[in-house]
Amino acid sequence: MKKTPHPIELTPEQLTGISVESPKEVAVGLPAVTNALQHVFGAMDVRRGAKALLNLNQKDGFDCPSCAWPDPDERSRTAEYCENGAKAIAEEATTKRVMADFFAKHSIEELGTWSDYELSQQGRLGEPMYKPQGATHYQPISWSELFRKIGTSLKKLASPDEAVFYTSGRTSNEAAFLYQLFGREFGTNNFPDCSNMCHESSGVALNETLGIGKGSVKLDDFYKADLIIIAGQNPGTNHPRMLSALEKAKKNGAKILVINPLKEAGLIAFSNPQTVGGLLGYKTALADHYLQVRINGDVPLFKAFLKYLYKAEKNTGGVFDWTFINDKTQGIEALLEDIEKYDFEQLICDSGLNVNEVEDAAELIKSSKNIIGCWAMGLTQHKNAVDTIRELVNLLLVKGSIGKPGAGTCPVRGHSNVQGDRTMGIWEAPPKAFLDKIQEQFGFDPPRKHGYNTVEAIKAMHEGKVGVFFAMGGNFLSATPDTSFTAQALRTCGITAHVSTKLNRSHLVTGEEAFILPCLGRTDEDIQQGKVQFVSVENSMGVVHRSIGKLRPVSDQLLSEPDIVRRLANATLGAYSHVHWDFLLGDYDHIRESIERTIPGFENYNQRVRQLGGFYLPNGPREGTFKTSTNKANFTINEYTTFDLKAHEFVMMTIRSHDQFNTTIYGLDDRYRGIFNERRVILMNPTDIEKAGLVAGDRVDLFNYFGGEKRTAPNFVVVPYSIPQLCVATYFPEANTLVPIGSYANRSMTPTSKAVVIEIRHR
Ligand SMILES: Nc1nc2c(c(=O)[nH]1)N[C@H]1C(S)=C(S)[C@@H](COP(=O)(O)OP(=O)(O)OC[C@H]3O[C@@H](n4cnc5c(=O)[nH]c(N)nc54)[C@H](O)[C@@H]3O)O[C@H]1N2
Ligand SMILES: Nc1nc2c(c(=O)[nH]1)N[C@H]1C(S)=C(S)[C@@H](COP(=O)(O)OP(=O)(O)OC[C@H]3O[C@@H](n4cnc5c(=O)[nH]c(N)nc54)[C@H](O)[C@@H]3O)O[C@H]1N2
Ligand SMILES: [Mo]
Repeated sequence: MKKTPHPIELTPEQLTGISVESPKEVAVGLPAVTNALQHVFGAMDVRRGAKALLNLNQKDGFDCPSCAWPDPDERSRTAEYCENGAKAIAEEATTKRVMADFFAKHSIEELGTWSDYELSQQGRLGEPMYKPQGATHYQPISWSELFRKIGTSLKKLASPDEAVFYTSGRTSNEAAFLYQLFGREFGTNNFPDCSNMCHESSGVALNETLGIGKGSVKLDDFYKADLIIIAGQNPGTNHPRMLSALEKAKKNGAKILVINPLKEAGLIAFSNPQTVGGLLGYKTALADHYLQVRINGDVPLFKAFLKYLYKAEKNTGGVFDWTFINDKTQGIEALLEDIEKYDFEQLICDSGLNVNEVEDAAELIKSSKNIIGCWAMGLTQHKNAVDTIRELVNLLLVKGSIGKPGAGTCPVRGHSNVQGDRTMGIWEAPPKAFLDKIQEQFGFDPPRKHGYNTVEAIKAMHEGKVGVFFAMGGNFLSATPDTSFTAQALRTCGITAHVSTKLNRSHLVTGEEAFILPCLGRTDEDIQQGKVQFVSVENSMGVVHRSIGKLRPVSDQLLSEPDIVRRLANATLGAYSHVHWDFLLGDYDHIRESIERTIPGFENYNQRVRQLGGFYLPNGPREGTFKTSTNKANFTINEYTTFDLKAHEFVMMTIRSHDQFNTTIYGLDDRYRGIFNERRVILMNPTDIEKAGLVAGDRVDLFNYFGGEKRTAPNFVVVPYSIPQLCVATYFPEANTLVPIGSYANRSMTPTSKAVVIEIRHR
């Protein structure tokens, strides 16, 4: 057996052998196509691979389990997917399996020495597994015994609030609805989810300003926009199908303004693999203006834009949309007063940019009527994230760019059904109206007290307040901040149980007893009572549509997620339950009927979800109505923090490489950034490298001292990169050990994964 040179919870620190090229200036094209096919056909035979790809994102096929970017209404008959969608499919549809003999051969401790890449390469989890108290290995267990044990433990808890039910964003609407129903009947609102670490800041900001925690644009708006602002998002890697929409937008005359500390290839230019020209290397330039803002320099930048626009409005008029402002908003006076307080040059200085480039971009905003604002994790994972997003909303509001064609908000979601899960009630702070409906429909009194979000759940576990941690998907240990702290937290639980498709590090850091519940994925055929079932999901633009698994499951021991909830409910609530679990499971149409009766916007769910392409959920701002406290769109006054860095300190953002889906590592390359065969890298400004007495290729250790605690991430390779001075970048999840549990966004409690103050020391 290999020795454990490091705590199990941390990714091994050995280096894999870096090679570096200059970063690319165009995304996709032929290399992406060949790369995608290699992944798919490397993981399964040709027939299964072809079937998988032919059904991906087709109206009668399955929804891509990768990102939440919407499918165009006019879909190409084949190939409505991207390189990274194909990798996600290869990851899930692989025919390799992890069965009991694997766990008999490898102890939990030994598996802890494997990298995340090695863990996920083992294949699909194929049978339920159990780790008894004190055991060194997982052993097989029957499903009935597994549910009996978990149900018994849940029943024994002193209070239902000693259970935590986590959700990751791949869970279907049907499974999510049942899961929250079970948890609430059991008696808790402890539903932390991946959203807490992701777009929670967007939800909070948009609810406060526009009255709905979702974006307002439809895909079609991209083709009517004058200007598309893309801030803190790397679509070339994380939402590659968005590039086709941007290409079409450009052809229709839109301009693109990018705000990002890194020059991301996918934002510079795109070569469309679905066209012959694209395959031959013809490309469309995307960004018209590229502002390499300092990390968290966005609020001062947006304020500088507002100041510039206000000045122009005072001088010449015609810049603000006064009809919209007067009819639909409130708070403009306070906003303008606030803007007057700031000094233009100081704002630009705080954004890390120069006057000319900011003025050029501001001029573009000034002359545009229809503006779309897109953003992702670069805005949401900061201390002042909610304020950043509200400031972007201010900018859209003064231009009247909400609720008309070609304009609006576009928080680009991550997981393929993270938005749907929230609609279904996966929320630690459910609205009263939702709980009232549950009560009315099911006849039990759901708990009213808010539950734990992700950060609160970790803290509660750490304090020994949680007996059972149950995860519907995801990789809680590696996705959350402060990995060592979270590991200690998980170890205090009596039971940790994970419903999973693939092996990950969360299976290795366990409570006293642990369970692995292998489930069907999106691509797998789901048959209940002899009938093929489908599920439904909601994409980033509020379209609900169906997804039908087509592939034969790799093992006959896999259960669907809804079935897992049914069995858990039966084992825990038994005959006392008010819900007819077995009936609901007999046909997923029954689950959808329950959803229809409980959640607004799902009228004729079963009929409309069967329409090819699905249906749109209602969206106030899209139609120009705002269900806020004032019944108007609210202008807001926002603040920002700058970093008070001491000598040797840097601000670190943790980002995704091109070869990963969150904590699932597909490979060791970050092709567009020109970094190959290594994930333990730190991207640094060349001047900073020199000042720190380092050279490219040096090995360094990284430290964070937030709250007087020392956090360490050892052995990273220095890579010179075009990034603003004093800003550095590392990959998630290797650097999560440095993200302090106590550092999170005001109001949304999203960990500040894009702004961690670190020290860098030569090894
Ligand atoms: N292939 C693939 N697809 C994915 C995922 C994946 O891991 N792999 N993950 C999915 C999920 S869950 C999500 S949430 C999304 C994530 O999608 P993204 O948000 O695009 O992912 P990140 O890599 O976190 O990139 C954040 C971007 O923000 C920039 N940035 C960092 N800090 C700042 C800042 O202070 N200001 C500004 N303006 N920019 C900043 C970074 O340079 C980077 O380009 O993608 C989803 N899709
Ligand atoms: N430092 C840092 N930390 C971050 C981020 C960051 O940018 N920086 N990003 C944050 C964000 S945006 C997010 S969304 C979270 C992600 O947090 P999570 O959603 O918890 O993490 P994932 O890595 O997406 O989860 C991967 C696991 O999900 C399981 N899985 C995959 N498909 C299915 C399925 O269909 N059903 C079930 N039951 N299981 C499945 C597999 O076992 C796989 O190992 O991480 C957050 N953490
Ligand atoms: Mo996410």
